[in-house]
Amino acid sequence: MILTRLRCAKVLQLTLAVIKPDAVAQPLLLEALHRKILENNFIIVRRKDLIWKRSDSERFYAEHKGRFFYQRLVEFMSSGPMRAYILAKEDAVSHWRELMGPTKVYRARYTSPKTIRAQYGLTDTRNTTHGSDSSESAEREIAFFFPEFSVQHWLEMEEPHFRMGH
Ligand code: IDP
Repeated sequence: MILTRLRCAKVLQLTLAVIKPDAVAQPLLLEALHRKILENNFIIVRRKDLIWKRSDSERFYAEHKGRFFYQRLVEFMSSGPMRAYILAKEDAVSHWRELMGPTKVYRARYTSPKTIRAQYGLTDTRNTTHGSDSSESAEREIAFFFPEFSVQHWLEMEEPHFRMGH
């Protein structure tokens, strides 16, 4: 029985989740988002409160340079404290993105009204949360926010331990 369960268990995946400055500025919302992470059975592997310099923001969002919202985005993301999490779960990347909802708040309200961005997002830029969009970007983004953390080491040494406890 135990063997069957172990054989069926999927490898846990890591993702980067960030609560953006608009949400961290609201203590009750920050608390609610933290609870949402726990209620959805994510394992909180690491957590960090931080404030970006403008140059951090520019580096992280370099792929959007030149787009009409880039300056606004860069300014917003370095405007105040953020909270970053490394989360683990089966299919963590897609589960967190499902909980967040679409990037644009008005679309989120229309198509998926129960998502975080639909419920709490203020504008398309101030949209409450960030989540990696693939396993590869999760690894890159985790290294950006948590340079002291090794994804490979966690997957090799820690993941089997958490998975068996599931
Ligand atoms: P994602 O955050 O859902 O992965 P991206 O397309 O990577 O979406 O955009 C990064 C961030 O840039 C968004 O979360 C949002 O803050 C901002 N952004 C994206 N598109 C727009 C837009 O059309 N208007 C204003 N801000 C935007």
